[in-house]
Amino acid sequence: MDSTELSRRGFLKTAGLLGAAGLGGARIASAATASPSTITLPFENGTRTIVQYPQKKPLILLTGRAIQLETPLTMFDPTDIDMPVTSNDSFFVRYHNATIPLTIDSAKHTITVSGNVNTPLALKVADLKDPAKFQSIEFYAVNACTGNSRGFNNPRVTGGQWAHGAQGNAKWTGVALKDILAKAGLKAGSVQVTFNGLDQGAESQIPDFIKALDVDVANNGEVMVAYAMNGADLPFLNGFPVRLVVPGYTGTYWVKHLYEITVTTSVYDGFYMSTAYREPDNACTCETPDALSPTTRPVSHPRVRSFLTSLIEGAQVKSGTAVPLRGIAYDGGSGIKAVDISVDGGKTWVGANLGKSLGNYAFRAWEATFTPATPGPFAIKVRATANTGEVQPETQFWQRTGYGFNAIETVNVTAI
Ligand SMILES: Nc1nc2c(c(=O)[nH]1)N[C@H]1C(S)=C(S)[C@@H](COP(=O)(O)O)O[C@H]1N2
Ligand SMILES: [Mo]
Repeated sequence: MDSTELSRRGFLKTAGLLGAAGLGGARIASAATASPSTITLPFENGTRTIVQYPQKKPLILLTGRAIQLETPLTMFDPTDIDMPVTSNDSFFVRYHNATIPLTIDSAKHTITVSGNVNTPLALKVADLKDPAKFQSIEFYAVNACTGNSRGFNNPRVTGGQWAHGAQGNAKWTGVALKDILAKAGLKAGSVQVTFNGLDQGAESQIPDFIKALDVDVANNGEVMVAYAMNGADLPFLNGFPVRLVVPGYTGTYWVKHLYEITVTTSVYDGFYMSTAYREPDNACTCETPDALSPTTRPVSHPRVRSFLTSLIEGAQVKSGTAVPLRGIAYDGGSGIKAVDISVDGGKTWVGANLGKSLGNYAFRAWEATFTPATPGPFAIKVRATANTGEVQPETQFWQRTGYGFNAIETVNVTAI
């Protein structure tokens, strides 16, 4: 009932290759090349198996230990231009550590708030859902992995070789972290708030996944302890029963299976803040392999991006026929101002129609029509501009971590 279980048997059964029978959905099948149970992402060593985990559709397996599943780009295709929402069963999954809980009883799950506070708290999920105790908040926001699209970097970098599917947009429901912190009462001298989830390193020397936010971010009224995603319980692999939602910040801060909130009096220096998830501390957040930035800072906002989701690389279209183009765009929280399309490799651009806004943190869908006049190759490009004025670059900046990838995408199609 309240308890969600990912049984070991269930994992063994589902973590392997699925037969063709498990592969519903023409979209995956059409994107697959080598066999129905693999997909080849458009970069070197990009062949991946398709697997199905509990509560998920067949998704792209990046690694099984820790579990990392990628959403095929075509699953973002906004069939409703006003509702570019990623379903719970297609939402990507990213863990750092292999040891994740397999059973969580949400009735027993406790979230503690301690450290530099007046009143330490021990909250149940039911407390968070109780309107007499907390007001609920709800908004759409993109959870995008900091390393999304890492596989496209040139020079290549180490780390998970994601294509563009380590991102998703959902409606999140929960309680403002600010309200929880107010109940605990921050003492003077509070500097950061740290967040720990139930997963652990497989061995004691492997660091636990713990993240920190500055107190002013934690208290911005938008950071949420979420218990629902698209109106349902969080899928187990997306952080059941509660996770942190940090709109406008990359996925690394969105701690899953959250159970420990600690207020600190100094900057937290755990591995995932002081060593991992850092970017060059300069204006372009860039560096080169020969001249690495001497200073780094914690990553923060996703950069402006857009994707064509209605046609895949190498697709064939009919000349003389109107081909619908659709896709999505988002940025770090200012919202999307414009999406432009080029079908001649970037020489000329036309504006796309934007769907309804689901808020500045959400995916914004776009649509356009393309009528190839003649048979032959066409390079379709999509370029988003954020309300800040930030535009996707033509050439990608580089970081040793492969973070921040947001260059304009090109999809090559052939009109026949
Ligand atoms: N407990 C826990 N939370 C976590 C992580 C993790 O390894 N453990 N990974 C983070 C990272 S890097 C990302 S990108 C997001 C991914 O969220 P998702 O798995 O729900 O898609 O979860 C974040 N929260
Ligand atoms: Mo991530």
